[in-house]
Amino acid sequence: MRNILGRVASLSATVALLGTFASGATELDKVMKERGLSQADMLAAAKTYTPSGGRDKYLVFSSGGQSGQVIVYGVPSMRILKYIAVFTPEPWQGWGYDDDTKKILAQGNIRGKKITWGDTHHPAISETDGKYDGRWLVINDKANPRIAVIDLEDMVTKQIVVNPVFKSEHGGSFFTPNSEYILEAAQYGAPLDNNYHPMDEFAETYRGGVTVWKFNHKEGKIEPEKSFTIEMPPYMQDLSDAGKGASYGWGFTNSFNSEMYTGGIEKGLPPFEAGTSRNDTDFMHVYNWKKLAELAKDPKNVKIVNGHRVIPMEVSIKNNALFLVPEPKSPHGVDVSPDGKDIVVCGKLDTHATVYGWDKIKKAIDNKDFSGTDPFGIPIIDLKKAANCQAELGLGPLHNQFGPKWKEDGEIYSSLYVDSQVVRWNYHTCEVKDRQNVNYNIGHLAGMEGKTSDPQGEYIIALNKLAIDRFNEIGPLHPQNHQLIDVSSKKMSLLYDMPIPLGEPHQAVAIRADKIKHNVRYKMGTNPFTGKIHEGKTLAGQEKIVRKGNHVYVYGTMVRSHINPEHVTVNKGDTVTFYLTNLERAEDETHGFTIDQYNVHASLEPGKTVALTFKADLEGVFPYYCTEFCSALHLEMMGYLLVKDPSKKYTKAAKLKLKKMSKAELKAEYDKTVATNTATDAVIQSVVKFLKDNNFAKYPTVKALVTDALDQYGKIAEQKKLSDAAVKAGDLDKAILFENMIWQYMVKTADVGIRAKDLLVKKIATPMSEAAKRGHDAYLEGGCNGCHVVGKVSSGPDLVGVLERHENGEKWVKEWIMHPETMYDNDYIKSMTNYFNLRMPNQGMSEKQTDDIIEYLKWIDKNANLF
Ligand code: RUQ
Ligand code: CUA
Repeated sequence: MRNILGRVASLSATVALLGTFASGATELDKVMKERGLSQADMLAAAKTYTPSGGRDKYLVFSSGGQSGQVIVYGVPSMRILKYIAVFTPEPWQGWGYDDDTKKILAQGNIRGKKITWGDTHHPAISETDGKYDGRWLVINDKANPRIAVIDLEDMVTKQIVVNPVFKSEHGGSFFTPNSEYILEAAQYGAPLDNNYHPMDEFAETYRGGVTVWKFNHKEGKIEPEKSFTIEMPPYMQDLSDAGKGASYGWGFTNSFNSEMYTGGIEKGLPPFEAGTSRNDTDFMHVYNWKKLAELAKDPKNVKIVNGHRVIPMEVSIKNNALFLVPEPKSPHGVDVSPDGKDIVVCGKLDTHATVYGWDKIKKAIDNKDFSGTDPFGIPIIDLKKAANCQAELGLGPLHNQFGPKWKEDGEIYSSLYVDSQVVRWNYHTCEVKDRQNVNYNIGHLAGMEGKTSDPQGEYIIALNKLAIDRFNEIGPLHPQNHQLIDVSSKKMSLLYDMPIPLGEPHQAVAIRADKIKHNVRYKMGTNPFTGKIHEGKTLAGQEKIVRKGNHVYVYGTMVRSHINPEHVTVNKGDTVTFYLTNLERAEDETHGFTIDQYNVHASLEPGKTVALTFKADLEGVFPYYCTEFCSALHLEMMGYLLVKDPSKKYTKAAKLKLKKMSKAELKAEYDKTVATNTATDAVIQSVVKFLKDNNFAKYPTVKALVTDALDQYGKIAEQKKLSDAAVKAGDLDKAILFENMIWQYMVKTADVGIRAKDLLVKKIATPMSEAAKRGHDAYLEGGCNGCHVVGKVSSGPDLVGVLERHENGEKWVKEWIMHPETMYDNDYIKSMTNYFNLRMPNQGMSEKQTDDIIEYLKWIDKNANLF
């Protein structure tokens, strides 16, 4: 008998289980049908979907194109995380609106001219041993030849340098394998000096080249005094790459106008495009940067142009440090293999990619085996003698990325601009392996660390140009389209389309996310742009307003939810500097600061100090306020700048007679406020006790929150003194204000304190089993928390200990959840129903859900001390 019943029970459990699966599948089918999704779509979704709170494996830093910024997103989710302000003003980050960021932007001025846009192309991550070290990011500006350095710890731009001799550049930025230098090649040939030279002296006076920027890897600083430029013919240098491994010490730079054609369409001459593509081959420049860096130290070997050292071509030639290798035809990308033994070049107007063997090039150099020299006397190495093989890829090959099987299978990926494809091929044998169509006109492609000596594979991102026909129409200017491709198996497959609503992003680099060290908080009073303590650092209690002549300095602080000072009065015509320090330590307490109508704005992450200087040239009253919604009292985080004209006489306004509260009313309000504070304090004390009892100090993130909370709490004593003094002086009105301030501090304390408590509970509670987690979900979805609060009697009984309150607790509770109506007559239930004036409803829980809920209840009991 027992046996049969048992079997029936387990059978019904199985049926219930099948029911869940069947209904799950139906739901999925329904969605697929309604949205027209295929199995392949579902698979792609499963490979990219990242549940709320999930993290990506890779971080991508993409050029922001004409926005002059850098876009950060995650792979495989393709979620955009940040725009890093670089060459152009960016209001949210206060970039270009506070004194220090203005200074960094001003580093990018060219010959005194302010430049407010940038054409960012090629980001690069610093390397150690040819591998990404995750420390620094650099990016170039093609239009205004500049390079910026971004600190990856706080993802903030720290330096901009202007190229002193180029008028445009494209082949930057490329780190040498230990980040000793950054290579930056020119683009359009132009005079290196800043003088006028007529076009018909192109070959004589126009030049190209590669600037070799010295990089201080430790400090993340480009050192212009230690940098130099290798002069090259005006061949329109293009992309570059630094040799590594076998080819360490050498650099490679393409070019596309070995014809030195100068155009002149308005004079009836064929346009540039005809003249520059006349020859079947252009030149790859091969140069020994390591040797040239040594040579540049001797003033005999350099000429100074615009205060910068340039190594003339003859010096490079004489010292066997500069060579040319022909490459077909109007080439674009040049990419060095992970071991540095091969150099792959794509010819945009050729259907081929050419693989050069470094050993062959080196042999020709060592044997002085040249096919001749160019008009400037640079030795030319024969193409056939330098090339290993050519791969027939298709129309418009541009760029290459390597895959993890580069050694065994020569795994490489190339983009085809005209054919709109990504091609997988073998660069050892030049055999094509697979093709993947992409949306439209692909430019660069980004592999996961695909240009380092340690490529990861898994994904390739196709950086497609204007996304025709892919998204909802948004006017004639289309977004760009980054497509994520799965390359982990034999056949590539498309996973995800991400429209990029900013700039034309040329190149992107991807790095394993765990390689980046993330800075959550600045040391109090830091100027992030110098890394030093800011001259305007102000701590609580040090706030002041100082006048020096007609310059007014405000030393202010910001902390939830007030700005100190709140009134600043200056004279029209004064120069005003606001120094502001964000005194917060909690990660989520960024404040922003602006003064209405004065075009200043700053972002103040916790610990940061900023300076805002402006001329008070408008008379009047200007509210200033915090621009981040930082707490429930964020709107109240404000103050006034009053600008008065000292030459004017102001008449006083007649005072309005406002109705005052009676003494008794004031007393009642005072008592009520004090009582509220006493009650609130009791809550705080219980949280503090819990935190102390559970050794919060052992957990740094909890400790940071508690420190913040106690900071707030510590301010109460002084307010209390002021309140008591006001009572004594008979000014209850004022006392009430101080009591209210006490309450504000208490609320802030409690707010942070409770967050600390929740965090601590998560840290110290025993982990939930899968079943308990499911049970917790079922509990929430069933709305059980509408009547029950764990750890407290509310509209229903406390659930802590419920399994122990009854004999055969588990069975009893299970029955009660699944069939409450059968137990309504039970005496105990009757009395409970009376007490709460509510009856436990049947929430239609399945047996499986009920079992899971019981697992959850067991977890509660195990952690009873935490509630
Ligand atoms: S570049 S694709 Cu700078 Cu190739 Cu644009
Ligand atoms: Cu601080 Cu809003």
